[in-house]
Amino acid sequence: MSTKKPVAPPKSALAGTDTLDRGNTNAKLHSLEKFRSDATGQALRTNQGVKVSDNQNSLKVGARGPSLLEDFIMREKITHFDHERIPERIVHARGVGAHGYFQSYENHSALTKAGFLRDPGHKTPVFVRFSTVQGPRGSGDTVRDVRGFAVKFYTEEGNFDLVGNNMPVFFIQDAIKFPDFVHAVKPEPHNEMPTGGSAHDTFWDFVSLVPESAHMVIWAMSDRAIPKSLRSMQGFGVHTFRLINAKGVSNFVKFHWRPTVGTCSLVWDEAQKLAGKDTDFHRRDLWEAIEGGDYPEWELGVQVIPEENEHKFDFDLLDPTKLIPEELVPIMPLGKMVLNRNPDNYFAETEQVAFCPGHIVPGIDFSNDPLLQGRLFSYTDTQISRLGGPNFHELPINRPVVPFHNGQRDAMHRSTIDKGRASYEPNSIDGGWPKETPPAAQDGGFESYPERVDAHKVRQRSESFGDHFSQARLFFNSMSPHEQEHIIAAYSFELGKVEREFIRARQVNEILANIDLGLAKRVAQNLGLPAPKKGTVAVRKTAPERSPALSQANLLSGDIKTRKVAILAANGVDGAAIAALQKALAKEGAHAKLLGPTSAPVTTADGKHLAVDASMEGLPSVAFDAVFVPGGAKSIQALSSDGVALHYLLEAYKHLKAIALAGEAKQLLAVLKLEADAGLIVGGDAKALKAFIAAIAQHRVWEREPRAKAVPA
Ligand code: HDE
Repeated sequence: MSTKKPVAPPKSALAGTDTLDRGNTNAKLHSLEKFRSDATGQALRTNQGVKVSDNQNSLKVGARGPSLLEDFIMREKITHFDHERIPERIVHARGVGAHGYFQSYENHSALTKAGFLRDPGHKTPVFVRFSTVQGPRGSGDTVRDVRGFAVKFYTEEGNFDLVGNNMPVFFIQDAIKFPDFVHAVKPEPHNEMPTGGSAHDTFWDFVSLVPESAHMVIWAMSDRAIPKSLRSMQGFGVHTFRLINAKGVSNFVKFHWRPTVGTCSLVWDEAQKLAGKDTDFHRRDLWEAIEGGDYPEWELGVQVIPEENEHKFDFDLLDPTKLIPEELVPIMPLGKMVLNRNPDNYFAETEQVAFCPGHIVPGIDFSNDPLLQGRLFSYTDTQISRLGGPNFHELPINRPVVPFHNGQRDAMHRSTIDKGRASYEPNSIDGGWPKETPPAAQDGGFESYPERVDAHKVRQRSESFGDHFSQARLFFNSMSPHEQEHIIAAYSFELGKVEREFIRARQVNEILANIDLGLAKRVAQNLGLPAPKKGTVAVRKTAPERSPALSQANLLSGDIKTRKVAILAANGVDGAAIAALQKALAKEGAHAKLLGPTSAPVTTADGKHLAVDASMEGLPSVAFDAVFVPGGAKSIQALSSDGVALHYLLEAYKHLKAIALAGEAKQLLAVLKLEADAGLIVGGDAKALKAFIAAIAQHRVWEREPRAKAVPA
């Protein structure tokens, strides 16, 4: 006998439930929508379609058992559960995805025959997955690491995957070194530590022995490796690709994504604390932004290099450890991408999405970059074990929006029921279908660019790949003073975790000294090593010697759209000051959350009850861009003796955030022993709020950084 009967949901619970189209145009466009399954109003059934009457008790002989093997309902349920996990990605295991669309600004047919770049009226659905590289699926979001930035364009000519990173170069030049690099950076094999980071012996052993990694490693030691949010990251295709127009003219291109909210980072102490206080910090931010209608946007652009200019640079276009300074080749904007819908199901969409740099469409082609060439093979290969066979393209998230027919058949998990008898070509019994499509200006079959190649078959690295330090130096020289300090601190921190002194010394003397002697000396000093006197190789000058486009100091949006402000309040708070701030922020497109000593509502000085969004412990300062403390004598008295509130402010100060102290909150300056500065504003009137907003737009109060080091938060 069942102890509990299934209860039909009340009618009211069904009202307004999710439908496929949540007002997003792209939802309708995508063929995967027909695979979404909604259980609302449905009976619980087994996988064979049998209605289940009792989902609480297994089948037993008598109420106290024994249990019966014939209980097919329990066996089916537990068997399925036993196999719920699939292998996580070997790299980029932790990720988060979102749906959206891409729209071309204009007809770029002079550049490419790819349809999605020719029709400005068409919205091409996209699915994007952002990721960290080193850590497993459950690791922290804010660790120091490269971020993956993979975009699947579901175009009318098939899927195009732009599988990039948030940094424009890579650690190695040849795919054959990838397993070595990944084994070195991953947790060490004997104790599986550390999780999510590169601060350990095997990583630094490898990179100090492989000078081609120098450029990418300095990017990884820069603020780029601790992004503020996924929404504020730039993205890069890294390799040189080709775009080909209808006349067969090919240009080399480098792909770039630029976020409209600007590019900025966490500070290191904040990143470390967030890894514990909110492991999901980045995925939560992305999710909440999309749910709240702050749709993240990027502009896709390309640097275009005519074929005849291939050899006009002081580096090789095929070398993935080099970037093309934007000052040499500006970025040509192509269109914009908007992410406007969260997935319905993490596993079905974000976990099962299978990207591959080899997924291209007519009008796009590869270059001979030897790293890219290896990737073309690796991604499809890895899906075969990760997704259980060669039919992963049939999973809804991976299906193109165009129908596809070919002679491929069978294999594990085949879901298409192919009709007809001929799964071979040519055939005469199924009318010869499906048939080839010759290449054409539009809607033609894919045609590889007919590049002429005439050379010996060799295992060699081109001499043009031989310069490993000049662009690392260009990067360091292009940083603002505070960014340079962060790089010195990051090398010192990471190498400080390396147990073997000879590895630390090799990195300092044979890598850093060739990038910049000043950098090498500072790191040597922090590690207690003798300072190198000169580098080990001659490093040539780059032209330009500085690239301002590389510094995040030049990449802010100038506004405070979508920024988050914490309001600290206790009973007796000045309600009018809160309302004034909320109004000012709303006008700027920023958001505020009210935090109290606990999650209980606070009472304003004039007796109103205000619901709080969380307690100060529940939403710590690291989750916000700025902090506002309204006046109210009693509230300030309470906050002045509340260790959590005081720590909140000291921590925000230490992390160089804008802080405004309105009315009686001014008294907190003395309690905290802090002095007002460009970002620590005293006052709550219109002028003070304007200054507060201007300080938030600067993202951090960099000039405070030397003073903030003394703050014990
Ligand atoms: Fe990847 N990479 N990679 N990679 N990579 C994978 O593919 C690989 C490289 C990148 O969100 C794997 O499906 C090789 C560069 C991203 O699902 C694997 C080489 C760049 C993602 C693989 C590289 C990337 C991956 C693991 C050197 C930036 C996550 C699971 C030859 C341009 C995609 C998978 C997602 C994932 C191989 C180098 C970006 C093992 C062999 C360079 C964003 O196939």
